[in-house]
Amino acid sequence: MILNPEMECMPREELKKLQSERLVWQVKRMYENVECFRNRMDEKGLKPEDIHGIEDLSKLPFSYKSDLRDYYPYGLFAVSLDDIVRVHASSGTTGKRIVVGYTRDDLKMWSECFARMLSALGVTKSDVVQVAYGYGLFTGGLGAHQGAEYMGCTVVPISSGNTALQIQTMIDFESTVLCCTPSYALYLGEEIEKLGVKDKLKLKVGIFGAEPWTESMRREIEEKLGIKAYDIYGLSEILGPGVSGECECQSGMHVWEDNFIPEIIDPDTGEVLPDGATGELVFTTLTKQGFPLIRYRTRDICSLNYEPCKCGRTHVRMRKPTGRSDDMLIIRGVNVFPSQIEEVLLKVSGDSITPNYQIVVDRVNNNDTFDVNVEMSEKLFADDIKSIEKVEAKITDQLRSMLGIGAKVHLVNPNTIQRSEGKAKRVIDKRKLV
Ligand code: DLL
Repeated sequence: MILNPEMECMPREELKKLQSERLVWQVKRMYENVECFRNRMDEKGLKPEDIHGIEDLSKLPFSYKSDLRDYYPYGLFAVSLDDIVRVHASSGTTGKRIVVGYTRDDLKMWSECFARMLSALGVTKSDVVQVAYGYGLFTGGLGAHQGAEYMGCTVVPISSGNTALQIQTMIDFESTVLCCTPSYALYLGEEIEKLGVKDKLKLKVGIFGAEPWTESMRREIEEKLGIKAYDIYGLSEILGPGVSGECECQSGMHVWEDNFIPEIIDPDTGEVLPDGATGELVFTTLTKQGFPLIRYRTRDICSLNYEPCKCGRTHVRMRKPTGRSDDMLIIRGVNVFPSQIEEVLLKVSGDSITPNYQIVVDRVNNNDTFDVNVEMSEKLFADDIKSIEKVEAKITDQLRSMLGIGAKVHLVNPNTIQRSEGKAKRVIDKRKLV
């Protein structure tokens, strides 16, 4: 079943025409309402009248995550706060979170994008959708929730965590669709295997995203849960889950191009790369009213596939992101910047620790491990073990409140973290995601 064949299967020429009209509209209203965008246009000597359609897209200025920090919290909104009905937030590169806002129409568009994917996977109003993404400021929980509700499904808003309850709920409520991060899906699969309750499950479809995952993970999840597992992509700045999603072909995520224009650029020069090339993904929001963005640098590295999809949808497919052009890590589905950790260490510092630290991330039993090794000062080293434990506990607490996830903090002896002759190697990511 396809929810909206006119839109999803629209011939590309028509789609481009629609995008052009929407781009012209968006640029004009953003120039009028968003100071940051107006300044960037003025710096380039551009006026909205210079933009006639998508052929002029590459003339437009980029926007960056740092803009969200500089205009925190509401400075990039294109409507008055009276018209914003929801905000979400995500990690910034520093202690300040980035904040995004949605009008009622934006929420409807978001719900539709998510529902399109459900529909593409054969999910109907008869399905029971267990939403095990986190609810709250993170877009995962509410994004999946409203999309499934819009579709008319029965939604189980269980949120993330509490694995025993997740499994019991899945069995008792006869959930047929599971939405969560792929690493959590794998963990659930293992627990289900241990409990020997796979036969009691009614699950058939999994919608997994918010972090990179591999084809081998897909196969393992499918086998352990007895389902078909699909990839979904999104980011808070653009929408949340549903910017793109796989169809039944499982061969790339359709970007809903009536709402978003994707581009692939060279992350160093900003130059637009030819179709099919790998580079940094950039998005322009065409229909979003509350928090629109033009040419937003996602920092995700991937490529676009313009070849026709067997499903008949004409919207371009993005391949799985393979990495980032910045230093953001995704640990247990949460975005973490090394600079956030540095900020905490600076605050704690005093004369107890040195500036030498290392973040070590690994995946053990399908769970991300997150260790922060910090060199203590000679002074603390000479002190008793209680003082050392106290500093460790303080850093642990502050990291948890900054990031929302727990890290194991180890104060290590002075001069034990390897020095580098060039850039310090702050992050060791041992997870294999090829
Ligand atoms: O992760 C939104 C989301 C929720 C997507 C639930 C899918 C499902 P943020 O917390 O702002 O938003 O993180 C966005 O996560 O720039 C990517 O680096 C990464 N990411 C999201 N989906 C995928 C995916 C949500 N399917 C950042 N594969 C993005 C790889 C992904 N990376």
